[in-house]
Amino acid sequence: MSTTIVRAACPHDCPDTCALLVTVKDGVATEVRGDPEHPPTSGVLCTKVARYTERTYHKDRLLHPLRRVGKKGEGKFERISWDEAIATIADRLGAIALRDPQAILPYSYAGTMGLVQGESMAGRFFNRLGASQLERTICASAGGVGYRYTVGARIGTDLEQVNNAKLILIWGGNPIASNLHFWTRAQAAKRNGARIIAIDPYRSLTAEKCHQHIALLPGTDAALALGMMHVLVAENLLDGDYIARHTLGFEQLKERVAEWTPHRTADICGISVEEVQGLAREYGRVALAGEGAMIRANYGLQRVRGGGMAARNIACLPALVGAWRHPSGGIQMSTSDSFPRDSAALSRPDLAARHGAPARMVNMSTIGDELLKPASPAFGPKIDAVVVYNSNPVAVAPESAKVAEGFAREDLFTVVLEHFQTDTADYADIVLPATTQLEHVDVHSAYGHVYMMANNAAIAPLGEAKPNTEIFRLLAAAMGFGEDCFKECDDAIAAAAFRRDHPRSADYDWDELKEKGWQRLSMPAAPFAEGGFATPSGKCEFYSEQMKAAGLDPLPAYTPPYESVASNPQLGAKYPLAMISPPARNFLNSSFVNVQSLRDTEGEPHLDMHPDDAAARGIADGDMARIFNDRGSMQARVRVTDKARLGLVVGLSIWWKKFAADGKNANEVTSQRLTDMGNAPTFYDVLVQVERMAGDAAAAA
Ligand SMILES: Nc1nc2c(c(=O)[nH]1)N[C@H]1C(S)=C(S)[C@@H](COP(=O)(O)OP(=O)(O)OC[C@H]3O[C@@H](n4cnc5c(=O)[nH]c(N)nc54)[C@H](O)[C@@H]3O)O[C@H]1N2
Ligand SMILES: Nc1nc2c(c(=O)[nH]1)N[C@H]1C(S)=C(S)[C@@H](COP(=O)(O)OP(=O)(O)OC[C@H]3O[C@@H](n4cnc5c(=O)[nH]c(N)nc54)[C@H](O)[C@@H]3O)O[C@H]1N2
Ligand code: SF4
Ligand SMILES: [Mo]
Repeated sequence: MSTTIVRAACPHDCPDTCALLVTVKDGVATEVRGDPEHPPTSGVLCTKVARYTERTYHKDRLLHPLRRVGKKGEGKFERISWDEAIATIADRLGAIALRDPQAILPYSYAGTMGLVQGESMAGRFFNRLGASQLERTICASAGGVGYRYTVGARIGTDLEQVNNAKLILIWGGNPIASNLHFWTRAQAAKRNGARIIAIDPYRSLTAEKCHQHIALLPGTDAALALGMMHVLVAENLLDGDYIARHTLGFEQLKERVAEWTPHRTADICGISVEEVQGLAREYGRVALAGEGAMIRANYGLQRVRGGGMAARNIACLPALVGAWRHPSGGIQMSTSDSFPRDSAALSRPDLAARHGAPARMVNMSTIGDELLKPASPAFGPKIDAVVVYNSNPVAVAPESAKVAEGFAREDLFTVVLEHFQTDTADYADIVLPATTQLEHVDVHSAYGHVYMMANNAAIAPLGEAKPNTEIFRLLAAAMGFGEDCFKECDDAIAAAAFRRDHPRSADYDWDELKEKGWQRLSMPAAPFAEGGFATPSGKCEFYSEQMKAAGLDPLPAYTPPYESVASNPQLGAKYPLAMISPPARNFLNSSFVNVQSLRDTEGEPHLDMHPDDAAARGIADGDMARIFNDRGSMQARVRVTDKARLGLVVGLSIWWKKFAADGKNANEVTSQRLTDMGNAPTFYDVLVQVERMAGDAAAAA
């Protein structure tokens, strides 16, 4: 019996990008462990990926190509050969491309974060084809744009320094569920005397374990940051030297925040004046004492109309108090821009040049509307074909009824590359079986640490599954694309993934990385201790010319949500409850929902509701309820709990629709309206009404 240990990397859309050690016995992966040597991983994995073999060897893995025989959405398929699948797809795409290649749309996100199985061969294929470009906005683009206006790039505090912080603001994140290794370090800091404060409308698993929880109304974070700045200025809790040397626009900022009194702020955020003042004072004092005051800003605060501005405002705070000086201070939202990825080498945008004008952009966050648009001079051709990989739009995209209606179009040709028969795969004409991380090669960057990561293939592909890259190589060959780049193997792609002419990744060597598993970028521990921001001025920009040029307020401002009782009283009268649907701990977006042991832990779709809101509707703990607004409805079992503040309901996500009693999930009620920056979705900017389901309906469910 032969046993080997293979070095791999977790592929999931999680900031931690753990280093994995896969035990392989006689060609079978028997265990996946965290690498104890990799500093961010420290030998620990989350429950989901500790069960990775359960997902990989799942009885429902797609193991050969399929052709739909039932109605779209019904999920009836028959087995076909790879030759037939590839020929069918090449024929259909070829015919559409002859009319207009922009009628073809790739649809992908971060099912794997791998640079090879992500947009390398796939990007080359769609660029060469001249297909529409997908605007990949579904997760991080609002905050990404907002943060960049202030700081210049998505670079921030090194999370390995968190242990030494004295104050940690966990702002719009639930790291116990979604950023475990940061939470472990925050716990170490707590043992060293740090205070931890959660800023979150919901008493999440994390908020519950913090010293303080500030339960503001969803979508009001930009106001809270303005109110904090008001207090810092009014009480002179400022690092005058840092402001003078490393910031731009302090005088204008001072004028702007003058109007943001603690009273006004508290009123908008639905919290107390003392909470606003206390937060600002504690933050200012810790930073000015020269101790680590760090902000971990996450995605919860971005998924609302003013999400970009919220991230931009919060990112101003560390410069005001000089928190960047301390390696454990500053702010971290994402480390993504730390990595000098060579995206031109990976996805070859130059191949699109033969088509003349750049292809149109189609926003993935409004895919429902996009699929239902007729041809028009403004839009261009109707979308005739969609190729989905690394994503599950029918479950994850907003305003799901429209998404499903779009994918149900009889005249739409849909191909889905997947591990499992997801809600989206049910609408495919052709389903292609893809390999998992244990079966293919990849290289990774991260968004919560600064290590380049290698993934070696641990086992042979199961059944007839193929890596995404191989599938696009076959399609390219079938469509007669003769460029050499379509013959490149995965190792060659990985070898060119990071730039060696950049100081941070100059020592990148793929063969070495494969052996070692991971390699830290050359990054200082405190990136902006001496300024050097990546903005046009090189300073932290309280005032931003770029924002002005983009038609935005150049100073920190507050944009109320589209849907809140305060901002839209008319809608609020009909739908008085704000609803958020953040990640469930045992799922990763919609991945893992079909892994029995993990689904059993989550139970069934729930709605957390405040006791007073429940009582007002005659709802008792454990009742089935219908959650609805003008866009749609879903059912869930109510948990009556004050974890949800008054006026807020919480449905942890993202359930596969087919596992819910009514075949629906939280995205039935979310909207396709976009954020102020980055064209991102507003998943947490939603008003609903909730009603108890009558005995019969509930029993049937
Ligand atoms: N287990 C698990 N881990 C995941 C994921 C998953 O699905 N499951 N998803 C991954 C992905 S794709 C991402 S993008 C990240 C997300 O990472 P995070 O942003 O940390 O996501 P959450 O853990 O849900 O934390 C969001 C928190 O924001 C709160 N929130 C909602 N609206 C607001 C608001 O308006 N203001 C404030 N201040 N808070 C608000 C929610 O109640 C929730 O507790 O996690 C990644 N990791
Ligand atoms: N209501 C609500 N909706 C949300 C969110 C929310 O908080 N609330 N969060 C949003 C966020 S932050 C995000 S990032 C999106 C996430 O949305 P998606 O990126 O679509 O993420 P998943 O739902 O995990 O779907 C990824 C799919 O890719 C497949 N996959 C994984 N690896 C591979 C591979 O190597 N090859 C192929 N072909 N397939 C692979 C998996 O099996 C899985 O079905 O959802 C968004 N939707
Ligand atoms: S999902 Fe996140 S915490 Fe879990 S193994 Fe992957 S990177 Fe680590
Ligand atoms: Mo995300």
